[in-house]
Parts: sequence; C-alpha cells; structure tokens
Amino acid sequence: MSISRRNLLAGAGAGMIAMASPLRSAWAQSKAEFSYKYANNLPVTHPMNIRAKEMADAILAETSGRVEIRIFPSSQLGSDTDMLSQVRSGGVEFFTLSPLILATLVKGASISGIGFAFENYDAVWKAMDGDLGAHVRKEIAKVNLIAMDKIWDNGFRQITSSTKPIQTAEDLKGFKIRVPVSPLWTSMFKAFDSAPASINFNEVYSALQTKVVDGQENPLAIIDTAKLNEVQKYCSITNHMWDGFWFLANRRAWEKLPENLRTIVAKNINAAGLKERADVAAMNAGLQKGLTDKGMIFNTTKPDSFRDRLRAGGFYKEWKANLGDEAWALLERYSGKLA
Ligand code: X2X
Repeated sequence: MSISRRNLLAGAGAGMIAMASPLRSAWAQSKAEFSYKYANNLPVTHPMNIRAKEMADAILAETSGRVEIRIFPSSQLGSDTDMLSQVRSGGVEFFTLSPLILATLVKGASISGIGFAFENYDAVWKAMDGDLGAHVRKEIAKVNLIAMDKIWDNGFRQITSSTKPIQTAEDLKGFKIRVPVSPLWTSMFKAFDSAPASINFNEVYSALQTKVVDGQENPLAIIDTAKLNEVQKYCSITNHMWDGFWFLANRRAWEKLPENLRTIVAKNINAAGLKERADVAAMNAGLQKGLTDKGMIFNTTKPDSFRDRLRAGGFYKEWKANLGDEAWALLERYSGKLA
C-alpha cells in the first residue's frame, strides 16, 4: 500500500498529534513491539478521534509501551473504499466503518441501517449490543475481519440541501443527493425517486460546493465537525435511519497480539466506544441551535410520509428478500413489524 508523501506527512502529523502526551512520545521513540495503524474518515474534532486518542494513550500505558496505536483520521490514508481494502490486506490494522459501507463486502451488515427501523437510541443499543449485533459480527468474521463488541455511534441521519427544505417524500423526487458507497443507501433513495450519487465521504464537501449534488444526509455531529453547514443551507430532521461504525481489526494482526495484550486492547476500544456514544448523542441532541446560529435553516418533517413511500416502493420487501427471513426476524424483534 503506497501512502503519498503528503498523506504520510499528514499522517505522521496526525500520528504526532496522537502522541502528544509525554508518556507516549517517550515510548513512541523506543519502537513499540506492536505498532498498529488505526484509520478513519472523520474530522479530528469528532468525538471518535477525541476518544480514540485517549484509548491509544490508555493502551500504551496499560501494555507498558508494548502496543502503540497511531491514529490516521479524516481519510488521510484514502477513501473508505481504499481503507476497507487496506484493513483487509493488513495495510492498516484497525479501521472504523459504517455497516452499510461494509455491506459492499459483508452483505448482511446492512441489516442495522434499514430505514426507520429504530425509534430511538434505546432500541438501537438493545439491538446492537444484543443478538442483532452478535449476528452481524459473526458475518464479519467470515471475511477475516474482527468487529469489536461495542459498535461506535454515528447517529440518526438528517437530510441537508442547498436548494430547498425537504418536508415530505414528495420533495425527494429527482433530488440530487449524495449517499455513501453502499447498496442500501442507493436503494433507499431510489425508492424515494431521488437521484442518489455514491460518493466517498472525503469528497462530499467539494461535491456539495461545486453543486455536483444538491444535498446529502448525515447526523448533526458530522454536519458540524465536517463544516457542511458552509455548503448546505437547509437541514430537514428526518431521522430516516440510524448509523454506526464497526471498529474493525485485521484478523492476522489481531491474532499476532498475545492474548493478554488483546484483552487490554479490546477492553479499551470498547470502553472508548461507549464514551463516544455518549458524546455523539449529546452533540446530536444539542447541535441544532449551534448550526442555526451558523446560518442553517431547520425544519421538522412527517416521518410517515417517508416510511409509507418506502413501503409502497417495495423497499422493505426488497431488503427482507436480500437479507433473508432469519436476519429480518431478528431485526423485527427490536424494530417491530416493518415489511
Ligand atoms: O460517509 C458518511 O456519510 C459517513 C461519514 O456518515 C459515514 O462514514 C457513513
């Protein structure tokens, strides 16, 4: 895997940021026995990277400097598509990725992103920390990736636009919207008769700025930390789906760690994930005011109009057939009847 000089310097810079505390720079100079790279696609200011830095510091200390995790945020090592192939090949040892993008490799991972499946966070965590999450982690293990027990949070997604507020499903007809590279996202917005364009997150800001697309959808914490308010005027509260990030490890790299070190690393990754969940939920709950102050215009929407459209467009039927009755029944244990 070749990292361009710019990325390497940026990555090293990020790596240096990650090792800010004196404790880390001391051990970091004496090469750790296991020096692993963790890549993600979020801005350094997102709770994911704040908590990941604490996590890396704790792991270095608790393993007496034997395990060092260098953080490469903000798609410095490439797009999600690039980083997924890197974690599969071992070019990076850890990577956090939405289940719905992972579904390009692990079809069953889409189950957690079905439109309007989860009413609230209570239902999300019951499912993802329960049998539904366990089911998906088993599917992920089949492709030689290890998903840590506690999925990290992205949040409930809202639709933004530079042209108009989205009030009902009608407003989505012909709407040029960016979606992540994922079969389910494309299928959902096709069911709304929109014009979805699959674009990796590292190209979203410029795609909106140059009007390649008129809108996108993301939780408020991402809209804020990625400064999408600079290129989007309207934010319509749709809560059309919940999304998270599986914390993925390359199996070979994971199994290279002696068991006692694996236990420390897993414990700290999962603990950081729980703290990140609390941070993201608080941000998503509180950011409407902040984004309004930055000039965004918010509107509420009627969820039934979107849900009814998905039903009428055969979206639930299509995905029940794609994912299979067993997985669908597992989902409906937490979502209630969907199809
Ligand atoms: O690409 C997106 O929109 C993001 C950042 O939310 C994901 O990683 C799915």
